[in-house]
Amino acid sequence: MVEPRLIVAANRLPVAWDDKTQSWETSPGGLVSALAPVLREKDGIWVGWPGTADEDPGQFEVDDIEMQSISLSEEELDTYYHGFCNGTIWPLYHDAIRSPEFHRHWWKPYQEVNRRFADGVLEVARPGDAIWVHDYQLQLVPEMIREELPGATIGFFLHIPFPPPEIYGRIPWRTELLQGLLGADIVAFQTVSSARNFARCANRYTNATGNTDALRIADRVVVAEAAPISIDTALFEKLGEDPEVAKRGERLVDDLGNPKVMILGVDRLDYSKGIDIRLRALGTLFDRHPELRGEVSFVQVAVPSREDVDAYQDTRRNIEEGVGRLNGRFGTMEWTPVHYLYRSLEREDLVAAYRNADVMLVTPLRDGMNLVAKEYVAARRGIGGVLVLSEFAGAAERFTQAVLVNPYDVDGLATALLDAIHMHEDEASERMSAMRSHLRRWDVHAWARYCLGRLGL
Ligand code: GDG
Repeated sequence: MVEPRLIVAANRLPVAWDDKTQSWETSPGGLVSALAPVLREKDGIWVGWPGTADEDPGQFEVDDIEMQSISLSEEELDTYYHGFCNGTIWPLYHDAIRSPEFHRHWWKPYQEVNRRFADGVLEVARPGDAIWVHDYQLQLVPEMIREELPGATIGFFLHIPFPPPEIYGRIPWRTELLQGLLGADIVAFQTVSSARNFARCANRYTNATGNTDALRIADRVVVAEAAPISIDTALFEKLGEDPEVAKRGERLVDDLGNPKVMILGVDRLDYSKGIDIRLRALGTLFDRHPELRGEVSFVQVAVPSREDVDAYQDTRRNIEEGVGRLNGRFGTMEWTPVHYLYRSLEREDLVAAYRNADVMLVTPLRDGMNLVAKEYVAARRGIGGVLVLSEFAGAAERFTQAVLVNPYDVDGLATALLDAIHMHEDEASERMSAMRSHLRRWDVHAWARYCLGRLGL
């Protein structure tokens, strides 16, 4: 019997072309590092877009992993990716915190690109292979594959939240999208509540009936479940204790003027991350507690993201005005309240920042999981620290020991920050250890093993 292989389909290939070395380099990230060994062992194939418009390198191998490229034109990047994926689905699935735009001229390219991905999978799939489709860009792919390979084992994993029917129901293509997902055997989500939302939507807007354990549609049964993604815990623990990282950390703290308390925020610059409200809460804190001025510094790393989408340009303007307002109002010659970096850091510098942050502020208005919260906990092995975490991040479903906050509540956030700053070391350490032991049991490898097990691998 031929061994089943793993075929992964995701919007992006896990590699990027490096002009300097003139070769493909593997992109860093937990998902790739967790799947790489399985892909190698099982002769797996990754189907995805290589990252540049109109480029189609076909099939190629990087570090013993087979890649199958799917080409996207400049126009498709505009309509399918920036348009339907990030202008329609992203805001809708994040509780419509920005108005999703519904355009028929974005829907057609979304269908066409999904068809191309499905064809890419069908080109390489053999009977018995397990097919694992990722994320909101490819929701129609499971059904498209199912039509051609009725007996295939197909899993789908959504990295972002799935909204309740009251919000989901707005999208004109709700039935088509749900039917697309129902082509999978298992539709997995970051949280139990997303899985339930999906089952409710499927019952309401398709012919499927049943609950998350068994959604019956035609002659098939689909399972909707939570499989929360995690991080490479051991790697972040190790980096956290690396002497080179410690040196970088010392330099960072020196550069900040050795504040008594360092608060950190690390996010892609996205309106879903709640950065602007976080800044207002900091202002409230300095207003209410003048004694903290000069003592507390806030470092916000905002990684550039989706700069071509209007809403992201507005969000950036908002945040930068907020930073300017705070620094103008409270700053002195000796002290800058907010250090704002609009760029991405090297991983060692990121961990150095985690390691030196007394308080980590993770306050998304809605987030699938939020890996930054998990990385902070792992990197702070042995040194306590306080995680202030939004109730609306998937991570909050398990991290009940964090200081949980409503990210919309400016006063509540300011109070939570004060509590975090004054939390007794023993209590902080206890809370962090509880979260860390969860991360040790449930790291990205355990997550991948679980998901692949569900696909029969
Ligand atoms: C989506 C979902 C879900 C950040 N700044 C730097 C940097 N990062 C890395 C972090 C972390 C990753 O980027 C961000 O992951 P998040 O989970 O926080 O957020 P999204 O990008 O929105 O991810 C989210 C995730 O998918 C996985 O399923 O958790 O809910 O929205 O790993 O470390 N890395 C480096 N420099 C930086 O400055 N090197």
